[in-house]
Amino acid sequence: MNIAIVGCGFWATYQVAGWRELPGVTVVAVCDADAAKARTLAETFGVAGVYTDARVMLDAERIDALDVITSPNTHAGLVLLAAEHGVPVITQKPMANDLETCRQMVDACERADVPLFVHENFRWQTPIRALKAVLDSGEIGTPFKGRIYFCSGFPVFDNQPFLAEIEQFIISDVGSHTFDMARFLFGEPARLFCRTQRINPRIRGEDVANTLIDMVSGLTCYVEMSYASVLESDAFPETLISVEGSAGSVELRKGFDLRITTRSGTRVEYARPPLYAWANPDYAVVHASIVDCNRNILSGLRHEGPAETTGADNLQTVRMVHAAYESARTGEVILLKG
Ligand code: 89V
Repeated sequence: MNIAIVGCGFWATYQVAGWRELPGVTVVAVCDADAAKARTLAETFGVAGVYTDARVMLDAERIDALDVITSPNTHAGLVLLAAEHGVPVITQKPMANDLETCRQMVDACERADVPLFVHENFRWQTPIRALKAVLDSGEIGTPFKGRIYFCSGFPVFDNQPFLAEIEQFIISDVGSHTFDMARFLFGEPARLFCRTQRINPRIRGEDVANTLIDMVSGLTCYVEMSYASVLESDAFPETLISVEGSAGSVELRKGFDLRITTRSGTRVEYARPPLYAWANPDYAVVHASIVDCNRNILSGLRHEGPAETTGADNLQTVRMVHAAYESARTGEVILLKG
């Protein structure tokens, strides 16, 4: 499986390292408009093909998939380019900045019969999979209430400066993950209500968002996100989750302990992610999930099984992101069912 990368910034290093964990995968070419960045990434990983133009790369290389790791406003053009070349394509989240563009990307790939995947990795984190297994086991009965918490004071803008410039920040960047986890854990949403704030005066977008979601199942889910939180115990980049069900509860705490409580008591499972030598320690749980997300996409590419985070599936998450912005803007509850 030959993969080409477009976009050689901060995240690409981990994405390439993640691909290299999977047998039978070779990153054969990298591309960035900034030639020095492309050369550096290629030298780090011994990649032969180095390009500054994605079209030239797609014309020249025989590849099985294009992995798009650029900023969100460039995803659509590159996905359409891959579709034009008949090359399966993976894009980072968010698929694009607006819902209509995301729909066009999914439609264009469907028309061209080209598989489109979104590299949505949070649902692939070891602790999130472990929590889902507890829910699926029925041990806590029927879940009726969930809380998904991603609040931190971590200076994300140091590594990813473009995040300070975007008009829609935390719901688009982090909500893509938290809303996707809500869908993964609790099924599809029926309606939501969201409030946002901007606390950090040096950024353009909102850095706090609180969203209450009614799921189709009847479960109510509260999703809290913040990059303005000054906390005694900052869990970045861990997502803390609690779920209450008719027969018990499950809580994912900082440090990856999963506490499962029923009327007979509490037991603790440790859901620690694998530690990869190449992972940045500040992002270890997220970087480990790159491997699992890529493995699942690979099974889709090889027709071995369905991939979870297809473009069509991720459209449902994107709908939630934009419903949350609409709710924050209008003060209204936004219906999502149907
Ligand atoms: O995956 C991401 O979107 C990163 C984060 C720091 C949240 O992991 O920005």
